[in-house]
Amino acid sequence: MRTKTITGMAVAAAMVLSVGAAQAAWVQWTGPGATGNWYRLVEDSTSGWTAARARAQTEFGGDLATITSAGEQLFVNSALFGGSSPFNETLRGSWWLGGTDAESEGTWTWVTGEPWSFTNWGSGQPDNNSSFPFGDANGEDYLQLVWRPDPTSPLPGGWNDAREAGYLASDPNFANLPNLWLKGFIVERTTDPNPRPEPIPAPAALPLFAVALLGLAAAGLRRA
Ligand SMILES: [Ca+2]
Ligand SMILES: [Ca+2]
Ligand SMILES: [Ca+2]
Repeated sequence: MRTKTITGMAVAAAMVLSVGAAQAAWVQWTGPGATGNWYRLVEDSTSGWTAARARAQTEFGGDLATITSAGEQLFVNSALFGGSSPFNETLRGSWWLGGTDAESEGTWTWVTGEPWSFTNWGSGQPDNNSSFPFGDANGEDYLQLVWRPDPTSPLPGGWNDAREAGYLASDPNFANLPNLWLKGFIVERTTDPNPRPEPIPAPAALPLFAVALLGLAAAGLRRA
């Protein structure tokens, strides 16, 4: 009986932690004109566009995000990046989106097949840069959102076409260009992510909350 109570409380604590972690990361877009889809940032400063897309699909059950309206851009800006004021410096840099013109230069498409109509290009973009060190010899074919305090685009979070690998902060060529440093990718999925929560942290990493809850259970047992 006592053992059952403690086990039950431990399971409950683990469930709260697991669901809480997922809810903290994923945000659903609801309201007039909304997709109803779920979105999140994933910090990953090394994955190129292709690897980031694979992670979005296999680890996060969605795809790289598509931004097909001003409303969706504004939602991403506020819900994922916290808006422009105050600017969140820890999120400064470039984030992969699900757009590419790799199949046909200059013809941009979304990975979902949605129509390409709304755009939020930064000044001078897309430029299909093919010169060292920014560009690729074959030009730039992969879409990223650049989160910076001084956007040059119609709305904050302006877009840039980039080379497949992105601009790594560790590359000395980009040492003074933090606006371009690869920060990660943005995932969008159509279904509620909560039924498949993220892995429960290892016991050593359990937040104090869970430790305290287990301690209370133990204390209760001692009193009983
Ligand atoms: Ca979308
Ligand atoms: Ca291109
Ligand atoms: Ca570019």
